[in-house]
Amino acid sequence: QDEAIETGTGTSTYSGNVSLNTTKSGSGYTLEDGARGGHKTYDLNQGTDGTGALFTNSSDVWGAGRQKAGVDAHYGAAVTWDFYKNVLGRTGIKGDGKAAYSRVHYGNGYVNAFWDDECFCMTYGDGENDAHPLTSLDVAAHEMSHGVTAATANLRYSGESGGLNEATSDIFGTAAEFYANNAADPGDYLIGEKIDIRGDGSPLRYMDKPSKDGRSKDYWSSSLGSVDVHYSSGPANHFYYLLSEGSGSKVVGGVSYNSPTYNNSKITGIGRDKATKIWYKALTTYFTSTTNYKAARTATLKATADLYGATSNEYKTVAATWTAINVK
Ligand code: ASN
Ligand code: ZN
Ligand code: CA
Repeated sequence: QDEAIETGTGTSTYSGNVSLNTTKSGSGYTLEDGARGGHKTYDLNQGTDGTGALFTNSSDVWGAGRQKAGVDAHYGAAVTWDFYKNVLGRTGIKGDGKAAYSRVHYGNGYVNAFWDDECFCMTYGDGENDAHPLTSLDVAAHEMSHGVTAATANLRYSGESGGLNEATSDIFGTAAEFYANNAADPGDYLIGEKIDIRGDGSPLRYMDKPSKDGRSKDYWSSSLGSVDVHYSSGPANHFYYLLSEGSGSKVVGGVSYNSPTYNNSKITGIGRDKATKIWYKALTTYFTSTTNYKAARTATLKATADLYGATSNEYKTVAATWTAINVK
């Protein structure tokens, strides 16, 4: 390891106390992670363009004031990097070892976070009244995964392919959250459960039964392509939950889920690790910019045959799970 890499500590907004890779600079330190492609985290200071200022600190103990959201973003990027590298064998968003960068404190009362392929960066608003930064780990991994999708299948961000694009970010956002194994923000099949985006403590999305958010679809239908991509992602998120954990009631990590099926079939899950690897292989090998739900079924079955064989239980379960969300 490079001697310039320092190990700091940070107090985050949502993930408790975390370890951070930093870089020594003059008499202080910066949020620059030399072990992960040189990922840097910047303070936009409520601005909306450029990079703002690289976070600097006189000591390697982070989290005071404006730094706090920066700690989340830096930590989230590091965990997501490690997830892709250690679980999926991908080093960096493009697989070339190069880092993206993160910007926090975007705008005023901005209730969103986004990936932008132009800057090759993640950006986070501070939420309603600048009180709830959108920097939780699952959101960070969701946004970073948009970069992976753009660098691979490049799923077009509208119609059914747009729903699959969004679901891909929720799937790897969730897989990264489980991978992090962080006591303050344990893995779950909820998206944005930490950021209180609705002001009532409820998560942004639910993977076991997406319609619990009042908008997302649980099943494929012929009109799915005209639904906003953050709701047409529902059936694919549901697919991932069912394939991982199975249908019906289940408690995972203390959270209760209840996942229905379109045809009232019973699915026995193959586990999250296999489901994650199947989705990743399909995304990077068989999905294209115009892949729709029907094509995703074919693509994941090919990926499953590659990984586990065409006569495997995994293959049969993938087929049954697509049928369970009405994709035949
Ligand atoms: N947070 C949103 C997303 O990642 C931003 C958007 O709608 N583009 O999908
Ligand atoms: Zn997204
Ligand atoms: Ca979550």
